[in-house]
Amino acid sequence: MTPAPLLYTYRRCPYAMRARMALLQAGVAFDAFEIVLRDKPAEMLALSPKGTVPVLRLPDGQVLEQSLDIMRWAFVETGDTGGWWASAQSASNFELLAICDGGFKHHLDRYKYPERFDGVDSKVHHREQAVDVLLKPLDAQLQSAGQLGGQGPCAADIAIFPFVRQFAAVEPGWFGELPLLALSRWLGRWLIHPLFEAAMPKLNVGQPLPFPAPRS
Ligand SMILES: N[C@@H](CCC(=O)N[C@@H](CS)C(=O)NCC(=O)O)C(=O)O
Repeated sequence: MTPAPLLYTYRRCPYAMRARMALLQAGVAFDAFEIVLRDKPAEMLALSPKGTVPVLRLPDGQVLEQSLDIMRWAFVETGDTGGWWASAQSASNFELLAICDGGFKHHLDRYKYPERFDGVDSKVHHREQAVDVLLKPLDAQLQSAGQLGGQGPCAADIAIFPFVRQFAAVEPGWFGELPLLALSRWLGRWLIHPLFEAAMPKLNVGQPLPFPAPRS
């Protein structure tokens, strides 16, 4: 029997979340190997020495070591039957994704962990920058349709949502007061979306399991 693709993952990593959600949405059966970042398994590092998750090992030995490559593979490999990949292919989505993985992630890290970067005094600066670079344009985009795919969700929604979730969770009370209503509705819908729930089971570290794992 052909082995299932093996995903090295970390539950709370937003890049790994987008990969798990894409694989699940595309209907790809895979095994998930939960890691701890401070003690990465040697077999993962042998496949992908850069040492970040997610990493997907395919049955033919090919290794995908970027979350967006894993998403693309998942949808394209399965014929993109739901159109989640095709409907993400717009200039505005490309731009939002580039900002998410670039400037927004930069400011998110410095907002969330100011002590690890330029100090607590810069926290508010990075919070404001994060709102300006991504959250305002994302809100504007979502005002015309509730999802980045237009009428329905697409790969860009699940690629960006885990990062906005992380941002909102730093100071939920403050975030809730932001006048970005379309964004807030979009986030609220994703937080209770069955696809997100299915992507978030707690797995034992180091035990590859068919995904989604049975609930404990
Ligand atoms: N460009 C990569 C970034 C992945 C990434 O940075 N993942 C983080 C966890 S959220 C990681 O593995 N960091 C390594 C570490 O902290 O040791 C992707 O899109 O997959």
